[in-house]
Amino acid sequence: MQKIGTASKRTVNALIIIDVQNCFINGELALSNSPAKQKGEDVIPVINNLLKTVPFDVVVYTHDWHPPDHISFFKNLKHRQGYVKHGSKLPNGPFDKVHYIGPVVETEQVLWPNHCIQNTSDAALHRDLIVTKNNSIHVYKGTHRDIDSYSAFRDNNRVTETKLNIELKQRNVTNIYVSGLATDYCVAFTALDAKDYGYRTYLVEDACRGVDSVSIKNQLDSMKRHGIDIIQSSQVLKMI
Ligand code: VGL
Ligand code: ZN
Repeated sequence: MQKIGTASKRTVNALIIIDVQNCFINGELALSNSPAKQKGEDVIPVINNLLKTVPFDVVVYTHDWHPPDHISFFKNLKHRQGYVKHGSKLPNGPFDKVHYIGPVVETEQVLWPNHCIQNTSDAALHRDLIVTKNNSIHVYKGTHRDIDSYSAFRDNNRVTETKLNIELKQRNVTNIYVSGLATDYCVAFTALDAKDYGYRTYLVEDACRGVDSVSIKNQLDSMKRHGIDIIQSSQVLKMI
């Protein structure tokens, strides 16, 4: 007899590979020049090994994909003096924050060196990263000049969503493994959103590198508090 209403929920596993782009490896925003001095390229063999050994149902590649006049670039501050909140502290250089009241969002924006400008070689995925064809989804984020987006699901102020949640739902994804760059920004924001959207979420720690040791630690703590499991790549194969 057919059972009604007890459809078993098969585990469907997705690997999300965040922003393994040249800009974070050898561009102006290379992680090796940021405070934690980690090397972005170190994630590549770890991620490639996961892709070769673990039968993920879905693989997501994200691309930080900014127009040249993007809100997150320190160099564009001079064109946005009018957005700076009256009386707030003015940033001195890249990595400082500014309080912008823009046409779309009011936001505390970290100002970064130029990075990941659409259709430049700086924004390309690193050539050594394996890019699978059949089961992959590509997500482009930070594409609007006045909105920044660390998470692959939605922008920093939650006014726009990418296609990612819809695409994962269409494929019945239940479990998400997050890897890539940078641990304390796009990786953490994506993992926290994955959990928030209801996925069982794992952060593959040795498949990630970050910007700043203090914020890496804070974000790892925050992810743990939110019920995300911090695991190592060696554990993933045993889980799937
Ligand atoms: C990222 C800073 C600015 C990231 C993107 O991929 O973590 N960080 N844009
Ligand atoms: Zn960016």
